[in-house]
Amino acid sequence: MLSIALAGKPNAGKSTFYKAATMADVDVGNYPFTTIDANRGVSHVRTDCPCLDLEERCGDDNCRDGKRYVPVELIDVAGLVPGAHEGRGLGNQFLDELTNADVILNVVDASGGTDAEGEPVEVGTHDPVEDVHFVEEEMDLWLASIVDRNWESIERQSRSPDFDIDEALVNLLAGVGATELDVARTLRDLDYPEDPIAWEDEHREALASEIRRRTKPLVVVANKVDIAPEGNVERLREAADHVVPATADGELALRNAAKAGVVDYDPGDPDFEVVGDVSDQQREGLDRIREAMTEWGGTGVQGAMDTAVYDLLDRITAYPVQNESKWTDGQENVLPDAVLLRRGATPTDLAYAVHSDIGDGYIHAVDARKGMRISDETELAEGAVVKIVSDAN
Ligand SMILES: Nc1nc2c(ncn2[C@@H]2O[C@H](COP(=O)(O)OP(=O)(O)OP(=O)(O)O)[C@@H](O)[C@H]2O)c(=O)[nH]1
Ligand SMILES: [Mg+2]
Repeated sequence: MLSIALAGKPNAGKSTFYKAATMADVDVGNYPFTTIDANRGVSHVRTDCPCLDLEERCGDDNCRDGKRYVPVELIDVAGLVPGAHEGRGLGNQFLDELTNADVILNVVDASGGTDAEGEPVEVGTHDPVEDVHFVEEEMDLWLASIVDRNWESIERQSRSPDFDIDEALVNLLAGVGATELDVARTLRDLDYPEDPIAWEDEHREALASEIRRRTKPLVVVANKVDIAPEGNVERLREAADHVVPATADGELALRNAAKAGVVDYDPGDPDFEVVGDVSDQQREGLDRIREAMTEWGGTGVQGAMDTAVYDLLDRITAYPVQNESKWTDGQENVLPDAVLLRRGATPTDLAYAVHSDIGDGYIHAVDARKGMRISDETELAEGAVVKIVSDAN
C-alpha cells in the first residue's frame, strides 16, 4: 500500500489531521510532543469511480455515489524541531518512521500561533514560512547520517575489482525507497570523486539531499486556515511548490458530525449540508467551518492526500475485474478493487500489482470499457477497468 507520512513541528495539527483522516482515536493537545509513538492507520485518496459510467452505482464499501476512496497508509509521527537530527526534541529515532513513506505531508501551522518549537504564542506572531524548509533540512541530514553510518562498508566494497558505485548505493538506499533510476540520476547530477575513500561530508550530504528529494517529495499542508491571518497562505505558496490550505480541526468536526447523522458530508466535498438537529453553538461552529471551506474549496484534508498521490507521485487508479462486461469479480461484486499504479503503467504492471502469480502467468488483457483486447504496451489511463487473463486465474 502507498504510504503517506505526516511530519512537521510539534502542535501543528498532525494528529488532528490523522484522526480526521482515519477516524482513529488518538491524542490531540495544544502543547508540543503530544504524540510520542507513531500512529499508523488506513486512510484513502479520492477519485471518480468508473461506476459513474454504469447505469447503477457499484455499491462497493469504498464508493459513495461514485466518489471512490482508495486505501493508502497514513503515518503520524512525533513533532520535529530544528536540530532533531542531532537529537533535539524527541531526537531522531522517529525520523526512521519515515523510511518507507512514499510522500510527506509537512503540516505547518499557518496561523502563526505556535513558535518554532510548537509552544503556543499569540496568533500571527510566528512566521509559518520559517517552518517550511527546516523539515526538508532535517530529513536531508537524517538521510546523510544513514549514508555516513554505512560509508565504511562502501569503502570496503570499493576495494573489490568489480565494485560498482551505482550498485552499492542502490543496496544502501533501497530501504528508503530509492530505485536504480533515482541513484543513476542523482550520480549523474552530482560532482563526486571516483574513489569512495576520497568522498567528503559535503559529497555525502549532497547525495543524501538529492535522494531525499527524489524519494520523499513534500506537500505543505497550511493548517489552521480557519484562524490564519490574511496573507499567510499566499506567502507559504511563494515559499513552497505544493501548498494545500487546510483545517484539520474542521474536517474532524465534519466527520464526527457526519457519523452522528447531523451533516451530509463525504471527505473531500467542497461543502456540506446540515440534515439533523443542531444546537445554536454547533451551528455557529459549522458556519465557521463552512466559511473556511468556501474560501479554500474544502477542508483540505482529503485534498492534501489527493495532491500527494495523484499530483506529486503521479499515480493513476486502475480497476482489475474478471468479467469484462459486468465489471465484476467471481462473486458478482462490481468494481471490487482499486489499485494505484505509476503513470505509464501497463496491463502487466497491473497484473503484478494484483498478485505476483497473476503477473507471472500473464497472457493478455482486455480493456473492459471498450470490450477490446489491449496490447501489453498500452499505457493505462486513470479509471482504467481491465480484465487480466492469466495462467494463474
Ligand atoms: N484552529 C485550529 N486548530 C487546530 C486545527 N488543527 C489542529 N488544531 C489544534 O492544534 C493543536 C495541536 O494539534 P495536534 O493534532 O495535537 O498537533 P500535532 O502536530 O500532532 O502535535 P504533536 O503531537 O505535539 O507534534 C490542538 O489544540 C488542535 O485542536 C485547525 O485546523 N484549526
Ligand atoms: Mg501529534
